[in-house]
Order: sequence, then structure tokens, then C-alpha cells
Amino acid sequence: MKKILTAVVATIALTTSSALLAKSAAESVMVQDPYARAMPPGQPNSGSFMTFKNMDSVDHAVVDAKSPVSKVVELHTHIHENGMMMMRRIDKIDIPANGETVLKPGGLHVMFIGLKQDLVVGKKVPVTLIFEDGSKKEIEAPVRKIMMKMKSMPGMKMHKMH
Ligand SMILES: [Cu+2]
Repeated sequence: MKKILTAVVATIALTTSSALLAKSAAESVMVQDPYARAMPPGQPNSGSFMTFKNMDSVDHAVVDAKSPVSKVVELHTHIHENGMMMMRRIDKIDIPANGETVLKPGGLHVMFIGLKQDLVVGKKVPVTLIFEDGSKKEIEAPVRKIMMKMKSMPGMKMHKMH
């Protein structure tokens, strides 16, 4: 009887310690260089970009995001469809074990729909990231001006002609 009891106690102790060692997704994923896109006053939408670094040996994912700056916040990606670049809402952004996922203009982004305030350079946008295990991470994304590739292309053509 005493032996069985000891075994039970040992099992409980082991389970407890491994549960304590397991880190939440929010603790395992580092967020680097977050920023939000500056928009001219009156523009309804904007987005935020950053790099997720997964320091854990298991995959993680961001499944939702919240921010007080807009009515709706969604996770988006860009896809090419019939020669057009289109945005699409996605359920999650995967971050592979010991890997990284980059959110950038023209790719994955956190979308702000229905801005409640103008996003001007110098402001910081609070964003709450929600992970697959329910853990959360609060970040602040400084507002930056972002040059669009499309705008720089005519200039590049002109440069070649000279
Ligand atoms: Cu979008």
C-alpha cells in the first residue's frame, strides 16, 4: 500500500512540474520591430506589421488581435488573383517552432478596419495579440510612413530612360 501511494505522489509531482515548465505561447513568441502604417487623415483603414520569433520547440499561432484604434481588427494576408493583389482574412498566423514569421506590407498584416482616429507619425498603436492557447501579449506599434512599391515603379522606369 505504501509503495502505491509513493508512486501516486511521484506521478502528481511530475505532472505538476512539467505543467509549470511549459511556457504559454505569449511567453514563447517574441515580437520584434512592430509598426503601424501612417495614413492620410480621413482614411478608413490601416494595418500593422512586425516579426514573430518562436523561441519554443513547438509550433505556435496568433489567432486574433485587438486594438482600440479601429472598430474591427482582423488578421489578413495578400493573395494574387487574376493578376490582382487582394487582401484576404485568415484564421491564424502560424509561427513555426524555433522559426519566425514576418508581417510586412504586401504580405501578412494585422488589419485595422474603421479607424476611430488618424494614424499619424509619432503616435503609438496598442495591439493585443491573442495566441492559440488563449495567452495574450500587449505590444505598442509606432506609426511609420511606408513607401509603397507601386508608387516607386514609375520613377524607376523614368530613371532607366535617361
Ligand atoms: Cu488587410
